[in-house]
Amino acid sequence: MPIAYKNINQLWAYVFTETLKRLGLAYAVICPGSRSTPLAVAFAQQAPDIEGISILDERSAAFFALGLAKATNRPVAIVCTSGTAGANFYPAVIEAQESRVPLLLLTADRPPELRDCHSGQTIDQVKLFGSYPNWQTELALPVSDMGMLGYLRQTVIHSWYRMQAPTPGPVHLNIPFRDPLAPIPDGADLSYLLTKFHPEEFFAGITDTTSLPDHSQLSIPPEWLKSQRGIIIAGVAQPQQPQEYCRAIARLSQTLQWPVLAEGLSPIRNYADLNPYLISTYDLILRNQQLATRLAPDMVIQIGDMPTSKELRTWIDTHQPRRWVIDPSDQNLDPLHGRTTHLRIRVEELGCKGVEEDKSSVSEYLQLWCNAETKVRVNVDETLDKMEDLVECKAAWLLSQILPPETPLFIANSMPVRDVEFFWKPNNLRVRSHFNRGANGIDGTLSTALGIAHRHQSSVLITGDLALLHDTNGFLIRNKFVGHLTIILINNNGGGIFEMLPIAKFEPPFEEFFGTPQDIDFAQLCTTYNVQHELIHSWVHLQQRLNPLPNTGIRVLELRTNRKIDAQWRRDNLSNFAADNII
Ligand code: TPP
Repeated sequence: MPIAYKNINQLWAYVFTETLKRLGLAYAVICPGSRSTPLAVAFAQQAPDIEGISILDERSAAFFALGLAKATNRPVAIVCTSGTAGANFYPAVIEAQESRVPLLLLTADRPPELRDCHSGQTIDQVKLFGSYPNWQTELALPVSDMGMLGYLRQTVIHSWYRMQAPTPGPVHLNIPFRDPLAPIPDGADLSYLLTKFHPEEFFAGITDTTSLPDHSQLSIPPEWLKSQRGIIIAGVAQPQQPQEYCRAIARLSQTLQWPVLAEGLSPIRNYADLNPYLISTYDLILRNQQLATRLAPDMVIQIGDMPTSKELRTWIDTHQPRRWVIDPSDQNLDPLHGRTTHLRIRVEELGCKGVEEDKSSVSEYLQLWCNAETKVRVNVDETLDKMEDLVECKAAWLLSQILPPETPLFIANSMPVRDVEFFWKPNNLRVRSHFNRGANGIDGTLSTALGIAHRHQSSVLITGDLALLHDTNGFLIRNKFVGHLTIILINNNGGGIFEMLPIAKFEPPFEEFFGTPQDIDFAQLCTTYNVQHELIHSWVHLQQRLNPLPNTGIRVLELRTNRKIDAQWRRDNLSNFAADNII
């Protein structure tokens, strides 16, 4: 039905949102405020093609949008009013840039004549996010002119492209509006413009033309084939097609006969059947100095970001192998500053054609890796299997075996992400892991997980207590949230990660400034937000609650642990899984 436009703001905002709709935008997260009224109204009119989701706290809202964009692999828009509102997007903008997630940040603003004159709720919003956006600009004020509507359409199309290419990331548009903001007449006559504005003609042919460059099967550099001590490191990665990605790495590994050291946050660990030379315990193996020396590589292919493991990084740094990074982004992915060549392609584009797989014999080097993996894996599994106490690291190990297939899992920063790297057991469950490893913040954890779970299959978040408390405003979305999220809360009353640092021996000030116990009663907190809560007493109890998962609602399963005991357990055990006599 044609809309009876009452003012130019309304038509302008319609052109804006309609262009986005035609490009394929499915979600707009909208924070309440007055200056953004034309955008909020226009997005509301685009339902059901674009779902408008109202969220109060801009910081949570931006992380929720980040989670949605991660889960759907598509851009998500987020709108706020003028003033400090947009500044609350900042941490999510940083994470979106660092972890390459397309987010469209739309900050409404007052017009130029109302800036720098104390007109209220007006700050300098131009380039608010510094150099983090892939692209940013301030739009012109709405003007009743066909040429300017064309400019608006073009700018939106360009924004869409820049969110996705050459590397996905955020785009910021600062959008000024003059009054009136509501769809009411402003005295100006739009009738002449409307005789020339024919939507079907105006929007004809708008489609998403973003596509990755075609490298049509680059072939393997001959140097790789000559190496006798090569390894592949499958780092932190969230590929759009995990199966295709895992197959490509398996193909490369089999062609070269090199082991694949797969980070816990790589899908490889959840597609174990595809990869015969999968090494999941490298961090534990490399704690054995003798083994670490025998396993020194001469060539390393790193796919995606470098894993978290400090042991792995130190080992590579010590041996200085020739290195290659395979990743399509334009970023520098070598924090170790090695002798590194960056192939800016997707690993799926790397052709192994014409190179014969040498199936006749497995090299001694590869055999050494595989034997170490088998033995350390048995040690880890036997130890954790018989552990009845609620020691934290068992949670990640257990989840890798009991989650329903293909469950989306958000892994919080701090110890959860490390426990996944140490203990996530290779499996064939196709679990879809998500994480905010761009900037490694503990902020926005709950909201990102809710964004991932929204209108998606039942999802799980594993988090520490401080990360959850940092973002309890995320619970405010509970009435709009569609789907299910189970939150596995490892409550060790403070930051367990700091117990692993030398500063833990300094008391004071350790507890007050590092451990930072918050002494929160999570059952009560959940009651406030009308969220289900259950205290978990045993590993069997946890297992019973996780398979099957409910279909709706938000639920907290709390495991009370003791961070001092946990740290002691790690000190006593991590180095012993690869004891001297294992090989
Ligand atoms: N602030 C932000 C936004 N991000 C951070 N990474 C930090 C501070 C520093 N930091 C890293 S881990 C951590 C803090 C404060 C403690 C996290 O504690 P918790 O979530 O309870 O997990 P645990 O360490 O117990 O596993």
